[in-house]
Amino acid sequence: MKFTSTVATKFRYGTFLTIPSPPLEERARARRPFVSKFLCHSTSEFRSGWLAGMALTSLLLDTFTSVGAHATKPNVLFILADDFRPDCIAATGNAHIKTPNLDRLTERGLAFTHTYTMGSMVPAVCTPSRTMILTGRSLFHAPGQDYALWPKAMAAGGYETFHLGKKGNSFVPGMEAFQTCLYTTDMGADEHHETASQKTADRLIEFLQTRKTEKPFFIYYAPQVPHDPRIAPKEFMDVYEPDKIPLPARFQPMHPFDNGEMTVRDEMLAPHPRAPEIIHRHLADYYACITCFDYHIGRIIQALKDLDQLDNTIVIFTGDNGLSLGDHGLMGKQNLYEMGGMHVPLVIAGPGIRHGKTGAFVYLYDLFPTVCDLTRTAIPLQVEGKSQMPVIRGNAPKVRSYMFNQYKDVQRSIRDNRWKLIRYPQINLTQLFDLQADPNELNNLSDRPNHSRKVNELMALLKRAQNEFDDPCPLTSATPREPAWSPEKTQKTDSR
Ligand SMILES: [Ca+2]
Repeated sequence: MKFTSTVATKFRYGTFLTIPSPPLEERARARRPFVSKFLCHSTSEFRSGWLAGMALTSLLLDTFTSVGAHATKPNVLFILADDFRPDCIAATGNAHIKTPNLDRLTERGLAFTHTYTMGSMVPAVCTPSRTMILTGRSLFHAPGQDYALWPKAMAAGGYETFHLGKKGNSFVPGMEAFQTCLYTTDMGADEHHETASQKTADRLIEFLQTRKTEKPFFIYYAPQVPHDPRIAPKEFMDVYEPDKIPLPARFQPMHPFDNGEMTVRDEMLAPHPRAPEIIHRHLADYYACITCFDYHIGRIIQALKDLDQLDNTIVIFTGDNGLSLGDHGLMGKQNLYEMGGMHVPLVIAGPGIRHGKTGAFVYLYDLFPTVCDLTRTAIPLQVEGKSQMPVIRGNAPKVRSYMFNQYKDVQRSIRDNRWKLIRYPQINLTQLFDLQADPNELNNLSDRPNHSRKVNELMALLKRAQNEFDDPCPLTSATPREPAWSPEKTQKTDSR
């Protein structure tokens, strides 16, 4: 049997309908003023000095000469999981999942607990996420007419660049800008999803063992795991007994209203209302795929150790987007809850990285300039992300004061360290959560009179964020849709 997504889903969970992801819609184009692609920011140390003129040129030359053909620049291994929830590394507080290798990485690195992909204007959240990562640009500017590419910037900084990952729902110009670009389809890892972690890790280890150059490497490793179909080899599937994995505190059989994306492909991976036994099964399968991926990440890290390269390698682990898996009655990534579509894990470990945990807000598109700073590589001017170097160095608690997220024209959210507002513009519905008292986002306070000032304050901040990021979405509808929703309503809609 060929394990396409649809077949595999039916195979494991019954005979309900799955719908393929729709094709990518064209995103809003950049409105950023033209910037010459030949102009670059200098690194943070030299950013002002570069513009100051020739006086520092000799200093720059001395600096780069001193690293001797970049010999002292660290390698970079960037691992991008596909659909990875932020609560699925054991070391960050999940007692039910087994991730020994990611735990070790977390224990020697810096964990960013508030990392997000900015948003998406299409159901395939992966696509804009990866476009933002590879261009360092925000959602409504990515990629834009004039953009820089992360692999090109790293190559200009003296790196050998290597990509290995899925091709679908990604940003092809960004991937093909790597000096070596391999796709999972090239190694049969798409047709046989259960072996994707092993086959891609094998190929990556082969690259590490056979490379000849003295240059440091920049590896972008992005296999399609733990994305559905969630199948791992039997020894990993056997690790988990579905009944022993508790339902999350956020579990609900049904989402309480129509969030604007109730019947997208991912939401149809389980029937409505959500049955606890099916959610248990989904969680067990998801955990098995993660444990398998973790095992092969461990092999890659061991290969680095064997090659005497680990101490000189910055390892970054993150994911392109989150996943609901039963939380709030949702299954997919097309929502803005904390355990939903946009929130992802992030761990950075390696030379110069302090150990610890930070709640500083990070967008995934901040990683491009952050890694440039960590590797003394010039940041192209088109990059909009903010380097997290001040947080990594411990010089500042944060470089962003709020987190703003979007999903199509149906959801917007804004949050600070305590409060979060989600606005559903097409039904004129607002949720307000006190994340300190209610981290699971179960108690909507927006209609409480004593919180009206907070709602107004966050709505004003949301509008300011929209202006800052060129988000044109209206926040109110003159002709709102009916917020009530039921599976029966969907069936009627589908049958038309
Ligand atoms: Ca994804």
